[in-house]
This record gives sequence, C-alpha cells and structure tokens, in this order.
Amino acid sequence: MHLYTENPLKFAFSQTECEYSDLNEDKPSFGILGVPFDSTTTYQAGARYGPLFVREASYNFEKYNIFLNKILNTTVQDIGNLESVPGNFNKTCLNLESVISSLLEEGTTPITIGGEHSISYGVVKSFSKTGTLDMQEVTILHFDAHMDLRDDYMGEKFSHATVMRRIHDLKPGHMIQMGIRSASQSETEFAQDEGIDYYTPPEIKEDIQGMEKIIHQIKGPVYVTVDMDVLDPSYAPSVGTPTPGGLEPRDLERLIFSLEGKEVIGLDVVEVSSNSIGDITSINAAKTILDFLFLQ
Ligand SMILES: [Mn+2]
Repeated sequence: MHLYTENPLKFAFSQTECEYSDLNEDKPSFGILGVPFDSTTTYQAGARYGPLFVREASYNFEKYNIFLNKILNTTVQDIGNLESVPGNFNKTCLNLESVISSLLEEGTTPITIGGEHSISYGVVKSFSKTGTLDMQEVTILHFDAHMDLRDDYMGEKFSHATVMRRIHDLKPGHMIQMGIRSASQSETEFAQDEGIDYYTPPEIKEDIQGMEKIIHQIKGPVYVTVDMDVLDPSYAPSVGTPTPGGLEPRDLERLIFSLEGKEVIGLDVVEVSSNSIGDITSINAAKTILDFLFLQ
C-alpha cells in the first residue's frame, strides 16, 4: 500500500477488500455495494451512473459532523459494483441476492447505492431468505415521492414503480412511507387497507418533531430505503421521476438522524441519475449515506 494515495472509485472513508485484509481487522460493520441498473426507468434514465457519481461526491464532505459533534469512526468496506445485466431484472436480482446474502452471512450490514428503485426488492428478499430474521418483525422505512405500491406497471410485476408492492409481498411487519406526494387512487386505498402509514411533505414540514418521534418509536429491525426523489427537484433534479413539492435536505437529515440507536439492518439510496461531477443530486445522496454512517 502506498501512502498519500486514495481511490476515488470507492466511497469516502471506506476501505477496499484488499486494504481490509491488510489491516487484519474483524469484518467491517458496513458493506457498500453499487448497483448500476436502470432498465425499468420510466422517464429520466441514467441511474446506472448513480454509484459512480455518489461515490465521487462523497469526497467533498468532512469526516466530522458538526451537528452530532462526532467523528466518523465506523468500519466501512466498499466492495464495488454489482455485475448487473442490462435489460434483465431477474438475472440482476439473482446476482444481487447472491452478493447481499454473502454480506449478511459475514455479519456485514449492506448499504446499496442504486440504480433504480427495483433493486431494493433484491436486497430485502435476501433478508427474508437468510432465515435468521423474522420478516414479521421488520419495519420498512421508505422515503420517496411515490408509493410504488402498484401490483404491476404497464404489465410488469418488477419495476421501480412496483417495488414497494413486491416488498410488501415479502410480508414485513410494518411499512412507513415519508415524503409521498404522487400515487394512484388504488395505491392509497391499498395502503389504507394494509395499514401502511404514509406522510406527505406538508405533514412532515408541519410536524417534523412528530415524524422524528414516529421513527424513534419503531421497535425491532428497520430496513431503510431512500429514493432521492423524496427531496424537492430543486435539490434533487437528477432522478428517474422528479416530482415537485418535496422535502428539503435539512428535513431528510433530521429524519435520518432520528434513526440513532435503531437496529438498522440495511440502507439503500436509489434513483440518482447524475451524469456530471458536482451534480446536486449525487451530493445529497452521498450526504444521506454519510449522515447515516455518523450515527454508528
Ligand atoms: Mn420515487
């Protein structure tokens, strides 16, 4: 290993597998995996570039968080990108389940950078397959402009637009959606019938402390999925389906900070379709991952 060098293709403050074994330490707490897959995107394509630009953007942050008065000191291994199969969700999902399952077997908590939202299904399915976790005890905390609860989208069962319905099929104990401002009538009816709680941006802005309390009160394991379109397009324009009227970065930061002390079993940050250095969407996505890591 050479001193004074860094690898811009891995997430900031993380180690590659080689470096990790050189350090001869225990397995890292968190494993970062990029999934460059965007074959079901409806509108603004390019989420395949998300892992690249989110990692690049991660370099412009401090290792110290002024709000938490904390230096980032958790162990993070960046294991690179998934070998995704363009145009084939099923094959991509099988590869994804294989990698996530191997992380879980090591006791490493996965942090997945999308890719479009359909990939979250492969991650959550890996948990349900391990057998060490009772899905009935798991809460899915979902930040998004959209419910993604359609049973199919244009005839497709697996899509960024159906991902939360497919995750619901895995029978998690509870689902909470925050930032919702776009849905079909049948999606809202499904959510109400199934006891899925959802909160719109005006509700969140009017009572941010109430929202923090809802997150504080989650019992048991939590899986967190963040579609970056939860932010207003003024802060996150490079997403698959930009939708006006979203959250501000400070709102999302406070909600992520509310996870402190929670048993978070995995995090994904999806739908970033940035295609240039310094793009605000990738910067906000990298910040969200770092905000989460500062809690550890
Ligand atoms: Mn969305």
